[in-house]
Amino acid sequence: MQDIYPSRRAAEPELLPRRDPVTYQAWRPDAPLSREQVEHFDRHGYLVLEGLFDSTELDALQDETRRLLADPSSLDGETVITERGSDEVRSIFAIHEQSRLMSRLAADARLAGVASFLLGDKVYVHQSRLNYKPGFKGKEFYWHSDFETWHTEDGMPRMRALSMSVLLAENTPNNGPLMVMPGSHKTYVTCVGETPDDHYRQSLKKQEYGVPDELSLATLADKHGIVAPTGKPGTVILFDCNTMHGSNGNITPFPRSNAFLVYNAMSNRLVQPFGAEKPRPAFIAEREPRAIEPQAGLLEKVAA
Ligand SMILES: O=C(O)CCC(=O)C(=O)O
Repeated sequence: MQDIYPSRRAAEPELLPRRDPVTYQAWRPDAPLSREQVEHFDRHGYLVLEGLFDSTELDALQDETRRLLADPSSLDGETVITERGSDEVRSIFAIHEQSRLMSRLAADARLAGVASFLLGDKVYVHQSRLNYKPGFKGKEFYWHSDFETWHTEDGMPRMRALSMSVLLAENTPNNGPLMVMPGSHKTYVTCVGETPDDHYRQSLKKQEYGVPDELSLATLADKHGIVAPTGKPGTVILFDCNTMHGSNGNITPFPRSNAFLVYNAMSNRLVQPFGAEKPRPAFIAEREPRAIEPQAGLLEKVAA
C-alpha cells in the first residue's frame, strides 16, 4: 500500500497537507449532532459535549474507575502503565476489555453513534485507556498527533479515526487538562528518527520518537493558538486523530481521570506498520476489529 503519510524517514521534518476528509458525511436532520457541532469538529478538529450522562451513570463510572485503580494487580499486567520513577498508575489500557461497564460505555450510542456518524462507517475500538493523572505526581503528555504514531507504528492507513476523552473527574485549568491546537488536524507533521524495536514500552510513559520538532509545533501554535477545554465529570471531548494535542503535569492535589476511547472506521483497519518492524500489541492497537452495534439507553452499574 502506498504510504501517503511517510514519517520518521527523512532527515528533516515537513508540514504536509491532510489528504483525507475530517467528517465523512454531510450533516442531516437525523444526525446525532447539530449542524454547528459537525461544522465545529470539521473546522477545528475537536468538539466538547456536555451533560451526556446523568448523575447515576456518572456515579457508576466513577465507582468503576476507583475499582480499576484500587487493584491494578487484578488486571492484565501489560496494560497497567506507571509514571516514570514511581508506582503511580499513569494509564490502564484495554479498559473496554477488562470492565463490563467500560465495554458498555464504549458501545454507547451517545459515543459510538456519534463516531460512526462523523467517520461515515461502522466503527470499532482501536484503543481504550484510563488516563489517570494523579495529584502531585501526574506527568505530562507531550505534544503529538495520534495518527502519526498509529500510522507509523500500528499501520493505520488513513485519517479516519477519532478519540473521545470522557472526563471522570473535573478537569480544571490547573490539573493538566487536555490542550489542543484547533485546526492543526489539517496539517500532518512528519517526525524525525527511526522507531526502535519495542518502542511502546518506553513511549507509553514518555514518548521519544514520533515527537514533533519545536519549530513545527511553534508554527502550528502561532497559526492556530492553543485551547484547553475543561469541564465537569461527564463532559466528553472529541478530537480528530491528527489534531495536535498534549497536556501538562498535575502538581495540584486534585487527580484528573479520563476514560479515553479511540474509534476507527471499519474500512480503515490496520495493515502492516508503515515505519516499524513489528506491530504493537493488541492491547494498544486492535488488529482484529469487531464492529460496534451502538447501544441505546442508560449505563447501569454492572458487576465487573
Ligand atoms: O490525557 C491526556 O491529557 C492526553 C492523552 C494523550 O494524549 C493520549 O493518550 O494520546
